[in-house]
Amino acid sequence: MAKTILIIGACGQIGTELTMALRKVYGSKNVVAADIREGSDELMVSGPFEILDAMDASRIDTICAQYFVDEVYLMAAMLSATGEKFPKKAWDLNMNSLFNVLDLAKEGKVSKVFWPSSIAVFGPTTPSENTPQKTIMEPSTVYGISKQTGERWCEYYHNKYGVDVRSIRYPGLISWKAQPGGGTTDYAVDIFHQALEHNKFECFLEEDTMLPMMYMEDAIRATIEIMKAPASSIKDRSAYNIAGISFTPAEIAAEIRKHQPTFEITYKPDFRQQIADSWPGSIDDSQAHNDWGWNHYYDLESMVTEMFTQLPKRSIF
Ligand code: AKB
Repeated sequence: MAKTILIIGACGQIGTELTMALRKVYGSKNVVAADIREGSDELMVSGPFEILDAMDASRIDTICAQYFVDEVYLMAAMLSATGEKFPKKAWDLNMNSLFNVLDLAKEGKVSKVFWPSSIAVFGPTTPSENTPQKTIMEPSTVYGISKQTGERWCEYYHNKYGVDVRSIRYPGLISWKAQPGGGTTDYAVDIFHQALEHNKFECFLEEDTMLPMMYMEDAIRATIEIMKAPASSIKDRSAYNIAGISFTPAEIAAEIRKHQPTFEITYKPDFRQQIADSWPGSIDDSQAHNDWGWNHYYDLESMVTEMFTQLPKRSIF
């Protein structure tokens, strides 16, 4: 019998693409999308959808029972930049939603959980180049603190209650299907929209701020692969480093100019600069590679080419 999957936060940047990818793999009717708001037409018509607040434990329970859900992907979260504006809300959403899902698995109501962590678990005291899987983590944002705490709880629920929870530390994600919201790495998506619409972009980070990023297709594949891997190969039950492409705003602008030679970028750093400065520039993902065979595919050149191929087809300009 096919398994049934519930994606909470299905209408966000990752959720939108993850839902469609999982529907392709497991069959549309077996993948239930849920979010506090409705999503794209494609997502809404291609399979079951439920309105759901990730903080509402009893409604999650009801939906899981109604659809006989086996696996839950909890993608709802408040990201780094918005989290600094609403620290208490960010903590409540990011932690309570995680407990809701971990408790469901602890009670045996679902058999597997995916929960996203982030490079935001690292902080200013973390070695910033080729950041190891295990290292100093002293995050300085509310979002980062919630993700680091979440990692500890995932490991605890696995060790103490045998919960099969799996997680990866996403870098900044670049996609053309859905816009990100409230993150520090969002500039790397907005730059494409502004380039196509106005041929110029004002960046809220300095030109030489190097951050770990990844093309969404790689991130979705990583998510599906870690969830498919045999339980015995998931040796780290906190969260895995995964690496893609590291670049600065100046480097992505130079790559964009290969497609739009007159494109202009200016820099006006704001409060997000401090967040970016606290994060690593590049990530060592050798443990994910060794444990469950992870490899990224897209580099800066192929990612930018893909964005320039796909985004104009989707945009409303
Ligand atoms: C953010 O910028 O907050 C996110 C992240 C790195 O987790 N994209």
